[in-house]
Amino acid sequence: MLKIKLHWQILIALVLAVLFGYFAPNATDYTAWMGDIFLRALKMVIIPLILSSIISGVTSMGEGKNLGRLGLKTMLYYLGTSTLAILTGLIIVNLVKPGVGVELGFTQSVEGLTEQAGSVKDILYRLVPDNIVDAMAQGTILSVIFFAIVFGYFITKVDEPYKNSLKTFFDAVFEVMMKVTLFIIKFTPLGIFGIVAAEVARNSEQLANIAGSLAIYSLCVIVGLLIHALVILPLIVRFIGKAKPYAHLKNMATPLLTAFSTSSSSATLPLTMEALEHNSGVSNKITSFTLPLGATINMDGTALYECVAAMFIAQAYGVDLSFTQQVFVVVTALLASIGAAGIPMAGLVMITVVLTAVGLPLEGIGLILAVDRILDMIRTAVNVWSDSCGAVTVARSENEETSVAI
Ligand code: DAS
Repeated sequence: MLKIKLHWQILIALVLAVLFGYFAPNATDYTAWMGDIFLRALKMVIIPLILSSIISGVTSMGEGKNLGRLGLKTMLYYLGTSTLAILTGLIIVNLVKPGVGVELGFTQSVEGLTEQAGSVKDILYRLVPDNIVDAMAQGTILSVIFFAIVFGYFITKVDEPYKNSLKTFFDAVFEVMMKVTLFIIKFTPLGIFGIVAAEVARNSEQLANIAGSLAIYSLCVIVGLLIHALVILPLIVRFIGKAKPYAHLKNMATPLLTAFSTSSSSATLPLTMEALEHNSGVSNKITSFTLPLGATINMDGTALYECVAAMFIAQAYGVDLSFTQQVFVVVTALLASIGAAGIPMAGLVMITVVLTAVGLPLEGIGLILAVDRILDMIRTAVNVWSDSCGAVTVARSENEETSVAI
């Protein structure tokens, strides 16, 4: 049986959906249900995927010696670079405004946006749930992520045999949830067909306009990723890590090309570790601590993408986000990137988190699906590149010579 790679299936589904939506708009009511079911399935996995992904990631910090110092440096690097990536994306998307002028028809009210985002105080209130079960039921993602980080941290504080059995349990749940997510992603072509055909039918007169805006949106993401990968991260490696960033980049050629072609940080992890240890001379102690954690919770490329995509969708629906609301998008994009798994299209799955959190219509995903494949390849390579820069920076801060020291 002809095995067509998923991304070619997605491309074919896209083309057919645009043609179907454009030439038979009324018939799309019979296929829209595929998109609705696909989005419901994505939302179904979000909570258990985030919970297990973060708990598994945080508890893996509980192993090994020097957890305190190493863990603190590693987390500071991860949070710092992800935040810098998001801010880079935020500046670009506010300057270029790729979604302005698309004027998509409202498919559901976005009034919720105001109370959803609220003030910075509200954001803090939303972080700490008064009922975690209710937070999970309501899908208030920020609360779930905050609880997962706290719960994961205190797993490392309980005695054996609880610590190990709990860590094993959540690692296992994360493995299962990754497999469930990969299974759902197999239906992406059908989901895309249902969503995009309905979106095209609803906005067919806007088609040319949307295609143009999508191209500009993609450029915003790509330019942001390149600035982060080739300017910001090298500056951190050079001036904080006191190491040669471009020598290190050459050492990372194989894992970066693998990340680009597989769109999976997790699949690339063994190559990343090998390149760091044998090419850039980082010790196994540092690579085995920082890289598995980074592949799970440090995704600079995804964080930048989540921010730009959410802002683009808001602009396309004519929703003008205030500064506070944009802060809320930044916080949610950061937390979504922490919760994203290192598998293909994880960033697209997590965009439902950001859109739900800020009250934007999920159908907006139909807009950005068309270009997600190539953006996934690039943001995955940036994710892996940032993890590797973190390993070098932390190693140098531990006075490891490495082979890329200045
Ligand atoms: N593909 C994900 C990764 O492996 C990134 C993403 O989907 O955003 O890092």
